[in-house]
Amino acid sequence: MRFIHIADIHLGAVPDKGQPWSQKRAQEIWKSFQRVIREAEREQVDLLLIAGDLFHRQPLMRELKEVNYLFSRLSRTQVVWMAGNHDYLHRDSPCRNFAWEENVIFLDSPECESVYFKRLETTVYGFSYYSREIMEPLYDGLEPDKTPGCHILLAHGGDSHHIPIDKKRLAASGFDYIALGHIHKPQMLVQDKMAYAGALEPVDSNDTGVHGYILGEYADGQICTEFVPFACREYVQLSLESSLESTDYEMQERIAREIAANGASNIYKIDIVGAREPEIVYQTETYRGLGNILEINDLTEPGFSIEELRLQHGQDIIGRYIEKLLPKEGGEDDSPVKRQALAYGIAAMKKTQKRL
Ligand SMILES: [Mn+2]
Repeated sequence: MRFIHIADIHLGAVPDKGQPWSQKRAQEIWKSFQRVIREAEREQVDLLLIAGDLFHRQPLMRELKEVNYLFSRLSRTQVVWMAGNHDYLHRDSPCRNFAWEENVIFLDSPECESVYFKRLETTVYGFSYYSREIMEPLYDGLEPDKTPGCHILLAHGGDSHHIPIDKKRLAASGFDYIALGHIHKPQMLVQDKMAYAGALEPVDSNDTGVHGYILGEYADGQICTEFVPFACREYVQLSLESSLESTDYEMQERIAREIAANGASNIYKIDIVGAREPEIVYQTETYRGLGNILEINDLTEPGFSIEELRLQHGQDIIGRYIEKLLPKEGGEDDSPVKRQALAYGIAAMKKTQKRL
């Protein structure tokens, strides 16, 4: 029995509102969902497990119809899904009473229910959210029944406001696999046994890193899983070190190089840290054209010119310190790291001097 485990697709989300790529991201979230269904068909997996937050908010009827159509294209795969805290079953939700395709099981009860797939010798357990928050630890104490074969729990939450989970207890509860959703960062909590698939596509700028789905197989009583990177893009956090030698143009070029190296289609949050010459200004607003830059922060502190200081201090302790450690320009031991180390040393000495 082979399965794909996805979670937190957040159909209907519009990431980074106001940014030029925002609408495109909204479409990419839908596209990746369509792609993962095609992948399920291509791979001929037996189950597609969706561990909550398929929709970002209450879905529209037309959205349900589109999703149902995509599910209907699966010739072999059984879909099992549940509502999470974002798409919880509101009293007016069109999810209530929707006629799903035959190959779709919607675990729409507020209490744990199970569905047994005879051909697959597999039972899937789960329930849906009926409110935005659930504070009770509803997964604690759940156990699979005694039917033979594979037992999978679909679960959503794990923080204090969304069904707190005692992970040790859940891992020991007897399920062969616990397919988790809600936390957007993919993480294998217990190898081949309990995992957050993570958001299929990153939904907001805190969702840094790789995103995708989990491909699993159950054979001879053993689960085997693999994370498959699948998202169109990533949010990347960069931290660039500025030195007293850095200039605005040089920084621009470095950012352009970093973006090229890390993927031009990714979305960036950039901090410029370290020291800069007091008269150098990083015109960060003009950097935005260099790529998909969501945030750019100049966190540098104005530093001082080592050459100037050397002249100023002559033969006092700071002057002699500089003399001793300043690498010869272009010499063998000259490097940005050395110069930065020297600058830190001088800064420390100046601080001490002030205190004296
Ligand atoms: Mn959630």
